[in-house]
Amino acid sequence: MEITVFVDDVNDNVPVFGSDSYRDTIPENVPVGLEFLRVTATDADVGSNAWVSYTIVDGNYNSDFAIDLESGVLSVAKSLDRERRHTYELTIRAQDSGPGSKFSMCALVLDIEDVNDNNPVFPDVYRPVVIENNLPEITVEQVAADDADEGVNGALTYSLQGNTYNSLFTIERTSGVIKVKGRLDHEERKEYTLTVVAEDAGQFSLIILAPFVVAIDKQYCS
Ligand SMILES: [Ca+2]
Ligand SMILES: [Ca+2]
Ligand SMILES: [Ca+2]
Ligand SMILES: [Ca+2]
Repeated sequence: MEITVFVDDVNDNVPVFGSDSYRDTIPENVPVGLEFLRVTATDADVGSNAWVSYTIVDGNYNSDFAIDLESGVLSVAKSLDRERRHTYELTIRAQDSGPGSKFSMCALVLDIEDVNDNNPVFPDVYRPVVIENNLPEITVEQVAADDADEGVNGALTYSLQGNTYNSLFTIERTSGVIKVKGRLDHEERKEYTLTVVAEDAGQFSLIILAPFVVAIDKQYCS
């Protein structure tokens, strides 16, 4: 006599991720909806005891990322901005659908790569005043702009654009120190208008132009 024994599967296996931890890098300007990585976990049981669903359970700041419940494919859910957040440490859970559902976790570190998407800005307005009959080569002002980007995308150099009054005014490229070469005379001219440029060193460099008015004051004899 032949006996056939059917062994019912018991949900005694947890889903196991291909790796305990994943790491990936995405540029900050990727489009919303971009699918960038798939995590998978296998479950040695059968049927619903092995049906695995995926969720992000921690680290999903601002809900910037989404995971497909069935496939484990991760996508960008919202616009990223490295200047807002440059790294995420997500915790992803794989959970089976059997009775006494079993799950496991893996970690995913996402680094957001900088793109040159910020112009330099001058936080201050400069209103320098020079007393006439100055010594030559005196410093009029030191200007400084800010740039929120990283590395070369935020590394600034300075220049003067347009009229420098026959190079009467100069600016040091890296320090932003503006000097006047010759002696100024209030009766001859009461102010000079310059255009100061700050430029970052990104591949597609961004600039800001700022008007810069130097007033010449009268020297009173004491
Ligand atoms: Ca299982
Ligand atoms: Ca940005
Ligand atoms: Ca940036
Ligand atoms: Ca920049």
